[in-house]
Amino acid sequence: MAVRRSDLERSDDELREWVESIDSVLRTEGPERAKALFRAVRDYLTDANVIVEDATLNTPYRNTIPLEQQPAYPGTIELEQRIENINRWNAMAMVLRGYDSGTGVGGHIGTYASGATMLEVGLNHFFRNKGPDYGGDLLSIQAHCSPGIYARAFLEGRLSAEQLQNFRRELQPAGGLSSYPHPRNMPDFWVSPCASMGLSTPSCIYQARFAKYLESRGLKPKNGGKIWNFIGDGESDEPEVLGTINIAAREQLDNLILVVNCNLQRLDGPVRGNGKIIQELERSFRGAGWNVIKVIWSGEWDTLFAIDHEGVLQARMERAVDGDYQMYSVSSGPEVRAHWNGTDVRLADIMRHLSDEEIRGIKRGGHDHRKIFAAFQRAVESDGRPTAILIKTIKGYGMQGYEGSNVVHQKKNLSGEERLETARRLGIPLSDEAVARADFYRPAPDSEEMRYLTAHRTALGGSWPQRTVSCPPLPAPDLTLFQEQLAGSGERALSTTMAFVRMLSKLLDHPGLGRYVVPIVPDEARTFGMEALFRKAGIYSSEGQKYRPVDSSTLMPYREATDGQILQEGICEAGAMASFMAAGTAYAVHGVPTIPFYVFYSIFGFQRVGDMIWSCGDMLCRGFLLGGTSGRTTLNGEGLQHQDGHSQVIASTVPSLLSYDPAFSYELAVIIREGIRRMYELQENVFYYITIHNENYVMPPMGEAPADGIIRGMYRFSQGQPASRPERKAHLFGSGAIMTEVLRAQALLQDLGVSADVWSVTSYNELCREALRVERANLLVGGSAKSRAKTRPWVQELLAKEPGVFVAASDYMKALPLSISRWVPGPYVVLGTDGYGLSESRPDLRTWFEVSAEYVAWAALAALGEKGLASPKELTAAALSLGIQPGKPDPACSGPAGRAHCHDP
Ligand SMILES: Cc1ncc(C[n+]2csc(CCOP(=O)(O)OP(=O)(O)O)c2C)c(N)n1
Ligand SMILES: [Mg+2]
Repeated sequence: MAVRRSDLERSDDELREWVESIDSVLRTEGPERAKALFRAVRDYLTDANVIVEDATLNTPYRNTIPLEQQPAYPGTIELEQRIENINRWNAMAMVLRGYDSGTGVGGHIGTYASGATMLEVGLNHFFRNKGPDYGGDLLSIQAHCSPGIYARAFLEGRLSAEQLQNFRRELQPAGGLSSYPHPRNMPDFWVSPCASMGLSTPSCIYQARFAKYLESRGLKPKNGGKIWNFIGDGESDEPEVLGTINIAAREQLDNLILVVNCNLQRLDGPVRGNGKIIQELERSFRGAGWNVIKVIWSGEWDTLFAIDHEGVLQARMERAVDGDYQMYSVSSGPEVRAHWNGTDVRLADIMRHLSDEEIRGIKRGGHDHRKIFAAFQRAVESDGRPTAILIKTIKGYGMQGYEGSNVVHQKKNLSGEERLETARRLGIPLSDEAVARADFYRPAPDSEEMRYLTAHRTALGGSWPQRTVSCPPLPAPDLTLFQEQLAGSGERALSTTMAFVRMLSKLLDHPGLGRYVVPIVPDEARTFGMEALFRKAGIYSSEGQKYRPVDSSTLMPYREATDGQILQEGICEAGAMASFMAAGTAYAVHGVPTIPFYVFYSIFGFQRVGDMIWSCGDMLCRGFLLGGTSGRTTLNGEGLQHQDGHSQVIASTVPSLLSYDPAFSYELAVIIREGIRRMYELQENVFYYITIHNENYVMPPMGEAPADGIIRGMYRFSQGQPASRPERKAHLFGSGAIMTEVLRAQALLQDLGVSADVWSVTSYNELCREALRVERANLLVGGSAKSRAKTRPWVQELLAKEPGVFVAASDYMKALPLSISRWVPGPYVVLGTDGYGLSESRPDLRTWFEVSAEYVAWAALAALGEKGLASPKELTAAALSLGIQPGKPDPACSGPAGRAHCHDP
């Protein structure tokens, strides 16, 4: 039961005595003593097993910073409001002009309208760019606010009216603007992508953590830099948001400020009609150990609070739910008064101080510069904790007739009168015709507004946003650094994962590169045999290691250190991906060329955090993603949830991601070395996905294998022994761990009188992409082959003169090898692992999925049979000896026990 001053008169004597006592302590001895007494009573109860669950998580529904603690405002509000109004108009005009053009490109008005004041307060007084003495603030805004940011850049003369006119029309000759913040398409402007919903929070949290990591390791000076993350209240429902806030408090990220624009609405309607989103978020953040600052009411309310001696106003605010507040934003003054007061005469008395018009016009805190400034100021001064600022606003603020309405998110047009009314209210001095056309407005360069705006941004280090990259290139190591991998493993069987870990260790020791290497693992280091790195490189911990690890006396202790190099993210793929993104973009954010190697269970990459990988592409991220334990049949035993036979297929959908499935350690060495060369020496904005396996086999030496072929995606690994009938020729494509099956198939075929060459396909995706690029270029040139610069895709070039039949076997879906089928010159059979995985041993899995050596050999022989090069009798005998069963269930359609889910007509 919440007791308020208003209830005291009616409460029982005992209760009143208690409250009066604490009140007297508060007045005479101050808040610290009152808090101490309260805690003592609470602890006493806790000792008696009486838990006061909600004792401190929620504070009353009012501004956290009371009037008496509000700092003086350091700017001219009237001028700032004028600038903001111009931005509001221009942001709205961008969307209206888009609407008028009939292109249907869309846009949002309501979100920026609700967040404009907080962004302007930040831009005029807080958001500082990188400079010689300051690390620079990193901002992530609500993606749908972008029109407001473009409008400001227009005022500053950074964007032209044509560009604004071409909002959401990036292909227009005069230049256009992307809908949301997209560094990839606007690399000099936007720094971080901010979307899709929910991703910016983990991204910012781990950016803040990574900045501390760089400082701790001496790679960045301790010269500050805040991470500001603006999100919507609806957006806070995305699990990535609340799911990653604990680490921010644990890591004491006082460089992180999360601002939630609580306009109480999302796209369809209220965020929490029946409750209060601000109170709910306060509990979550406070419970997680954050500072929480609530900005609920504007200054006008302070005068009412001053006369609310009995707390009746406060009590009423507590009672109202967000659905009520939304109703008020679309109701008239008398309606609001009637509903608000109800039958409470004391409340009516207080509210009598305002006219109906004033009641209608009374603002929420998010539209009051002073309240926002106070909150931001307190947040930047925070020491030892991240801060969440919950700011109450009205969605579509200033959009006459639509403020707070359920349709405001989708509102893309205003009628002629509405435009005029809005422009006049915002004080835009354009003619009626210009307003009707939604012309943009920019005051003269020497106007008061422009001088104010420029002076403030200059003081804060220049315009925001701007993405400037100043990072030294890193020369790629000589390939001989990986001599061990190039030489092969001799008699010893090992996996590509083991080879990778050894390479990582070499890189960590490299004099030029070592310090930039950032190994990232989500609680799977032991799975990949990386535990030896714990001692060598240490696990980063802002607190060091306060305990003696249980394995301290062993050779591989669990070592945490403030200068630890490994990011151990626990079981949080979203967090680990966010760390990858922070480390992979540090070249742009901090000018530090860190090289992330994120190693994970390959199935928990794309299908778990695919949107974040896409976002990495947007943010021009660099680095290596390593899909460990990959392959549907190579990861034996684990079963359906773990066996990945499709990540390579999804990888092909990310345009700036190069993906490889190498079979041998020297291939891995060549690919990683090339990746470092492209990303860190040439500074290309690409990143790599490499699948690695846990099957042990002998790694051959590189010998004459062509590095070029490895990088382009294919080369001939071994030539078959000539067969007595030369026309019985097969070409077997192998990749990843299935290469071992393909090599065994080569031997089986030889016994069957077929000469088989083995080709190692390190990347179907790269082969296919190159081929499509060549075909497209040819298509656009048209005409005869002679007129073309390059006539044939590389894979076609490679195979054109090869007679015989072709068989590809992959531990991935057939779609992967099928992707190059257009350029394979002969009959082409693809074997892959379509279907759900299942728990079995590796050999049985390979038989089940029909990618074993026997099936590979059979596929080649059957293809030769089609060409009349193997007799039916021979085929029958071979089927028997190879164990091929024509009646076997299709693994793509069913499990061993389940009913088939494929229905062919
Ligand atoms: C992952 C994802 N889901 C859904 C959307 C579609 N969407 C865009 S904005 C929006 C509502 C945003 O509401 P809120 O976060 O409260 O922001 P507001 O506009 O109210 O400030 C939705 C559902 C999206 N962009 N991304
Ligand atoms: Mg909202």
